[in-house]
Formats: sequence, structure tokens, C-alpha cells
Amino acid sequence: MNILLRLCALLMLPVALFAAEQKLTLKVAGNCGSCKKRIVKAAESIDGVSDAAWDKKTKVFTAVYDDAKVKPADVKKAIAAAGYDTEDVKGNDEAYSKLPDCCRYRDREHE
Ligand SMILES: [Cu+2]
Repeated sequence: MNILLRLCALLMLPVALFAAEQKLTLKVAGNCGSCKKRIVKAAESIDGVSDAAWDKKTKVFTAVYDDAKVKPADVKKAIAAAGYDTEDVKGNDEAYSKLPDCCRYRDREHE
């Protein structure tokens, strides 16, 4: 084996070991428990995302993702596609318009 290849393999080893589980935390708009279900389902529909959770009080979304498979932007896009606004990606308007009345977080807020 070429010495350079050996060196590369050696350098890549820690990367391979430490890649994988990363924690993602972001703000996602929403109102209630059914918003939570949709947000979690959208995130977990991506291969490599697990342990998704969303707190309706703090609007904080958390998940664990495998950084070899998924980028945080992918998760934001999936949540936005379900109609929910995330920090950088605005929720899809068509999906938003199909949400039940109580979930229209842009028009009304739950106590
Ligand atoms: Cu809701």
C-alpha cells in the first residue's frame, strides 16, 4: 500500500469513529399535540433521524441524526414541507393551508 494511502486511512479512522450521532436543536413553530405529531413524523421520515421531539411550550425541536446520512438542512426541509416554519426554512404554504384550524400557528396561538 502506498504510504499516502496509509496516512489517509489513518487520518480517516477517527472521522469514521466520531461521525454518526449528532444532536440537532432548533425552533419550530406550532401550536399543539397534533402539530407535534406531524413535526416528529416529518423528521423521522428521514432515514438517519431518530428520537425526534418537540415541545409545544418552548417550540424547541430536538432530534438525533446520523451526520453520515443527514444534514440539519434536510430535517428543516422535511418539517417545512409538512407546513411548519423552522429557523431558516419557511413552512410550505399549501401544507399549512391544509392544517386543521387549531394548528394554524400563523393565525392564532393556543394558550
Ligand atoms: Cu396543532
